[in-house]
Amino acid sequence: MKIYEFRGFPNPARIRIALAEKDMLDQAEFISVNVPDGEHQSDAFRAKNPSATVPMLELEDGTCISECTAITEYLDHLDGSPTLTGSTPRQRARIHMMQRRAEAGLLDAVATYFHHATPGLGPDVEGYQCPDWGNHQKETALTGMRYLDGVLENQPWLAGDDFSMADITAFAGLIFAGFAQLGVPDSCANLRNWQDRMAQRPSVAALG
Ligand SMILES: N[C@@H](CCC(=O)N[C@@H](CS)C(=O)NCC(=O)O)C(=O)O
Repeated sequence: MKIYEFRGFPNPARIRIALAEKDMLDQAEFISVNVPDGEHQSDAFRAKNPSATVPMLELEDGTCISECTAITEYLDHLDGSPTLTGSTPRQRARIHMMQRRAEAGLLDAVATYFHHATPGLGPDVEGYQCPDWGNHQKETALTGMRYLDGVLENQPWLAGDDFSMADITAFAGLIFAGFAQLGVPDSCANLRNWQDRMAQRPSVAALG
């Protein structure tokens, strides 16, 4: 399988972490798409992924799959051990719910702040920018951090006792927050502790 990505960027990191957690890194061929240079906006890449985003998975039969959640589902169905998306109906539903909360309430909110209220990737790549919307999403992201901090008060991982795709999404949100120079509030001790534990996982350390 081919993974189109730009190394070091937060969403591609989600798939590198997922592959490493599942011990499948050596099954992927990584193809660099230079996002800061706008390569993801080329006609050739859009033909594969109309969303013009990385990461994207391309299968041997030419099937192209974007969205980290979809790619992670695919990987989990190839090899369910360990599972990142859950096995039982209860686990799967909780992971899906917490993944979406981490994505909408943190990762996507930080991305919107970065692209709309900061110079982002620069004038050649950024199109329409709405600073008011970006700053509003910064507040959403901070609220999201406080929410996740509360979740981690009583459990080790975001969807319960087991590490999951929800943790990967939230960690990518904090990588992006670092890009955007948006720190985790000092009051979020549980989230900071969880971030430290995440950083110690071999899958995260392997990001380099
Ligand atoms: N929801 C998408 C987000 C992908 C995404 O936004 N990736 C960023 C890189 S971290 C990107 O390609 N940005 C290019 C752009 O926004 O123009 C996913 O889960 O894959």
